[in-house]
Amino acid sequence: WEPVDRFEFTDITYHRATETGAVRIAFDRPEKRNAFRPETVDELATALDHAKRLTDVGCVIITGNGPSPKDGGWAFCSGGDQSIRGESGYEYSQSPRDSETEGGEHSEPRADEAPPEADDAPENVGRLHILEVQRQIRHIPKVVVAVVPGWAVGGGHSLHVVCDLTLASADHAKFLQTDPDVGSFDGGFGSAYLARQIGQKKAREVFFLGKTYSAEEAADMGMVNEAVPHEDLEATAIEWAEAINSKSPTAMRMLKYAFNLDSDGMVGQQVFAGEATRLAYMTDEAQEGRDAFNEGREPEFDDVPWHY
Ligand code: 1HA
Repeated sequence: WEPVDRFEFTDITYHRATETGAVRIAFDRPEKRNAFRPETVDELATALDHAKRLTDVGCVIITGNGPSPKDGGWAFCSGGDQSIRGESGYEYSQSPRDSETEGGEHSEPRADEAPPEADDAPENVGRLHILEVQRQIRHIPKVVVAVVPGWAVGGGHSLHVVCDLTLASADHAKFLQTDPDVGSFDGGFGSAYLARQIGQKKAREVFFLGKTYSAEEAADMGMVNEAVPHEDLEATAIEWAEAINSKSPTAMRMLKYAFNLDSDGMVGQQVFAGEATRLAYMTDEAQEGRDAFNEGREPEFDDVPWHY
């Protein structure tokens, strides 16, 4: 893995394996079980947007770094950081107002973070923009693999649910929904799409009973593809990435969007149809239409067969 060093991330790490055609995006707050705060989510969104544009990359791995230096615990992600949850969502640790307040409670910028620029400083309103990241994962034209080395909890559980595939550590991965314990609820992909994966009764059990499931149990339920020994986790992820990247990029993209379509309504149709339009644009027929317009003449479609 080569670090992608164009970004100065504090809450995630971002690597690229050029020969494999994969990127690895990892939560990097292991002492907090990789809980996310708005800064983490912004960084995730930036890395995913960058990865989207890499035309030699077909596989995005999302994982969690570890173990925790505090107690050796492993985590994929434990969801929203409860310690910075405000009245309407998760709040930036450094607000524009804070940075202007001399001697205020939060007046010192964090050592690892430049204060936001005045012009584009985010308002410190509560955010729930992990849902935007879920949509990025859904729509990125690549296969997204959640590699779960430890806890996948709350919003971290929902994140693995929304990924195309989940690979889990047989030794340390644990799956748990705490949303209703902390007064939260992912009523979208985290629950309704989970029900499509494991069935209604099981999905309701995950949320209503809040049991902890091992990697093997999660695999039996159908929300994890495979549980492998912890030491084989990253090597298996690379094998999967290589298998994914050996396939036809167009076919893989069309398949991902076809799988998404029946859960994504009109947006799913739009995304799928967008890919169909891209393919159509590559035909002589579409190029004749473009050329005719640009040359100020009627288009000539007589030679184009009405395929059956
Ligand atoms: O539901 C949503 C959303 C829904 C719709 C739209 C947007 C959403 C956005 C987010 C979410 C959510 O994610 S709600 C669910 C939030 N997450 C949780 O409720 C999980 C809280 N954590 C735990 O239940 C446990 O910590 C754990 C099962 C993940 C691990 O337990 P373990 O192994 O016993 O470790 P523990 O000692 O509890 O944690 C280690 C350290 O990590 C602790 O800090 P320390 O005492 O060492 O200073 C702990 O406080 C910290 N930590 C763990 N998880 C979080 C956390 N700190 C802040 N936030 C956390 N989520």
